[in-house]
Amino acid sequence: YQPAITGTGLFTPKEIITNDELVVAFNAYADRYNTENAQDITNGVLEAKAHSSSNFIVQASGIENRYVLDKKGILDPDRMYPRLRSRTDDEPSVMAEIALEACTQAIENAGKTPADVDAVICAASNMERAYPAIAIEIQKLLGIDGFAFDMNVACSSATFGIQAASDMIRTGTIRSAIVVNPEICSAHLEWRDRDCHFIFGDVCTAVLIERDELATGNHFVIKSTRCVTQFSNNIRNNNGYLRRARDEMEDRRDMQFMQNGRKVFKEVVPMVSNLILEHLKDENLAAEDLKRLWLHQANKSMNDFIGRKVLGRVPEPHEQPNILQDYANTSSAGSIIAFSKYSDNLNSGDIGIICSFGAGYSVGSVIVEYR
Ligand code: CO8
Repeated sequence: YQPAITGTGLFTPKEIITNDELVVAFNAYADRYNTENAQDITNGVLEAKAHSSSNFIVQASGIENRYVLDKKGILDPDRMYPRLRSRTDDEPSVMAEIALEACTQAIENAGKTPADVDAVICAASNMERAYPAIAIEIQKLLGIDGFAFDMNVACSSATFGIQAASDMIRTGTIRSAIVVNPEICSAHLEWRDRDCHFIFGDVCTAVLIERDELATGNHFVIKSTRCVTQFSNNIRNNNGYLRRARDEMEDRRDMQFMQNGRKVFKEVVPMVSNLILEHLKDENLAAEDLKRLWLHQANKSMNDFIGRKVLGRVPEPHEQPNILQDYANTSSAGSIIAFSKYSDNLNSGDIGIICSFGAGYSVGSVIVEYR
């Protein structure tokens, strides 16, 4: 069977934080920190915290805004992380709740009902809990028969999830699957670190993948998928279940997102452009055949670089849509937001590529054909 993306869904939180709002909160926090630690800073025991700036953020990343689940907690200089209400075990988890909205949209968008779906893959860079799987909770909330499981490949979770679902459809194991990416990055980001406080936002995306013969409207046939990983410590967090057992670890900074952004930039760009070019070649396609690139949304210059390397020229904005300015980096959801918002004005037979990249390192590439 030939797999196809027949529907997409996007949950966007109601609250938005602009760069200016973010910088005001960060600078207030930094000033307080410097005042409270003035003695140690003067004595050279601690380093003073420098101010952040909106100009730097836009220049370095292309990010202008980010959507979040709780703005107030993040912008409170005495707190600097979101406040999310605790829930009883009988209530939906936060991830399942936002996933429900994105999945419902994707199923409706494809003109289908939950009875048409055989599997749920919750593919995201962080899980709210280890078990029971968030995917199984989403399956229950949607009323889907069949099976569900979680998977985590950081920023590449969505494309790796699409590959897993496509392979199961190709072999006839299932008729269809929802791949859903609830990313609550705000709860995992260190908002007190000016090097990364601007990078992430919250969102949830979903795609319905079915046998193409089941599609009832326009859809994207998944021609081929390709995944590659290469171990790197340059993007890392240590929030594993062993963390509490390590008595010598006092500083909890390592439990949040940490990266060496410069190295990531330098090492990941060639990995991505090479994978895309090789993937196209293996499918007997040329760069000129690509009508659209829906790239991972981490950094605008990174995407500009990759687009230029792949196409051999500067891509037109409509050929390589960025949503980074509005959503920031939303980990695995970024390329799928771009795909779900900018899939119009294509003709039957047009080829496009969805490509994610990030921690691991991991890169996932999905070649699609519009029908
Ligand atoms: N305001 C003002 N100045 C600043 C700020 C700031 N906010 N931050 C840093 N500076 C200063 C630095 O201190 C430095 O000063 P100096 O030159 O004096 O040392 C100067 O500005 C330049 O800093 P950088 O070298 O860090 O700046 P870059 O130009 O490299 O830009 C970026 C930083 C934007 C981070 C850039 O390197 C980048 O985007 N790299 C790619 C990163 C990337 O793609 N990462 C992928 C991560 S996503 C992922 O894999 C998913 C993980 C799982 C999700 C986690 C959810 C939370």
